[in-house]
Amino acid sequence: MNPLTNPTAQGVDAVLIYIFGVSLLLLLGITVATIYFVIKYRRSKYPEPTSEAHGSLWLEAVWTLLPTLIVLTMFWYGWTHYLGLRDVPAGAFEVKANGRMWSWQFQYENGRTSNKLYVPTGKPIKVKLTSSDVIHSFFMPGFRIKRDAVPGMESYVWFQAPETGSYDIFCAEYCGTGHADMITTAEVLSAEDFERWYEKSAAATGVARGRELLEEHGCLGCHSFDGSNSIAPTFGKLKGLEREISHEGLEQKIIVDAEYLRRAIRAPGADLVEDFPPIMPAYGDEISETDLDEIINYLLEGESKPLIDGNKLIEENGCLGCHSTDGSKLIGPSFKGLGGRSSEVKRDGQELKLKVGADYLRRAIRNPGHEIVADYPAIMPAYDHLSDEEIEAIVEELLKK
Ligand code: HEC
Ligand code: HEC
Ligand SMILES: [Cu+2]
Repeated sequence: MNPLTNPTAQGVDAVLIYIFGVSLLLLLGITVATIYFVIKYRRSKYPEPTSEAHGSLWLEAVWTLLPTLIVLTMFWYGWTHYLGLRDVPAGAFEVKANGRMWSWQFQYENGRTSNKLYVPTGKPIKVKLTSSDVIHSFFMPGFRIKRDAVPGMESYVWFQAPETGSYDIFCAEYCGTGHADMITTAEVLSAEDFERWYEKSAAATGVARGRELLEEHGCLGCHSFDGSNSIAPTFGKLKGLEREISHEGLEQKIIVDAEYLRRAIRAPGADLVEDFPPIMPAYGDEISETDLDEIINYLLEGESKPLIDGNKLIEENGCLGCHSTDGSKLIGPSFKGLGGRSSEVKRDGQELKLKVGADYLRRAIRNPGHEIVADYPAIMPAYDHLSDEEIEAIVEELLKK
């Protein structure tokens, strides 16, 4: 739940409640009066008019002036609060938000870019809005701010978050597919956390640089890694893939390699992947050569490496409480040299010598009771809550030790 203690939301809510409240009172008052008069002066009771009055200056003045005053208060109240949305407090922190098919990109004054909006608490934030293709609409419901991002024009919104947290950001331009998927968040961090994030070079975030670039440039708004080909061909399993493309109208088969990927990004019109529309934008100067190399490298090699850190899982799951990595015997056998050795184990009471490979390790982690290493107690817990990917990441690390 987004707290509503921020200045923009408080202003907009106050105006909304005032206008809604006045409207509700008028609706109730007029409806009740109408029903009352309809019943009281119904024709069966008063077949002839009882009043000879032709007008009342006093009454007309009241029902002209009163609504005028009410409407003027609505205007005054709405206008002052609207100015509150447009007047950015001094000393605001500025971030650029660029809308494009189909994601938001945020650019900071020090050159950092991100696909989530990172901001500090307690400071006014001015978000400058632009679009590189069609009209988008920057919408942060938790702060009651919404404004169009129009190509060739710069507009802005501002907000201030008193508390840390994650706040939704949408694109409210619902014409055509894709805008509704432009979902991201504003991550409001404490001043220190924000400073750390802001100063940290992109390389230190722990995410592969290639992956980060794909996110920053919005490639993942159209491309997926999970094999789904909704808008654009998936990035999963690109390496060595045989592709049918049309090159200047001629159909060709090519093998995906670095050179092909480079062309596909710099000049997407040159080779079109069969069965996809030619909607991919060409990426020129905004992606430097070194960044492009990172991207290509990641597309070819990145996803084949597990993104899950096996060593971290080994630590987090307490494996090192019972297993050493330096060859010494703890409660369980050491992980050192595990990859190359054979283990003497007992399976259903029978003694066997098994070569340690990926299969053996998977069994040893998922179902340790099945094969017990000779001379060790059968106390290793079964790690069946780990996902297949996590087990694979651990196995890969163990084989290297
Ligand atoms: C607006 C949607 C859109 C965006 C954004 C987009 N692409 Fe594409 N991309 C496509 C479509 C559609 C195709 C297939 C048609 C074609 O070949 O141009 C494609 C094709 C590709 C191909 C060829 C893939 C293959 O399987 O042969 C590569 C590589 C690629 N894009 C990389 C990128 C990178 C890198 C970015 C970001 C810098 C990006 N795309 C951004 C829509 C997009
Ligand atoms: C409570 C102590 C304990 C913990 C925690 C533990 N193990 Fe074990 N592990 C053992 C013992 C004892 C054995 C030998 C007996 C057996 O095979 O069950 C063993 C055996 C193994 C083997 C077979 C080794 C060989 O030489 O053949 C592997 C692989 C293994 N553990 C991996 C792990 C991993 C990975 C974790 C963490 C996810 C883990 N263990 C956590 C106690 C533990
Ligand atoms: Cu949009």
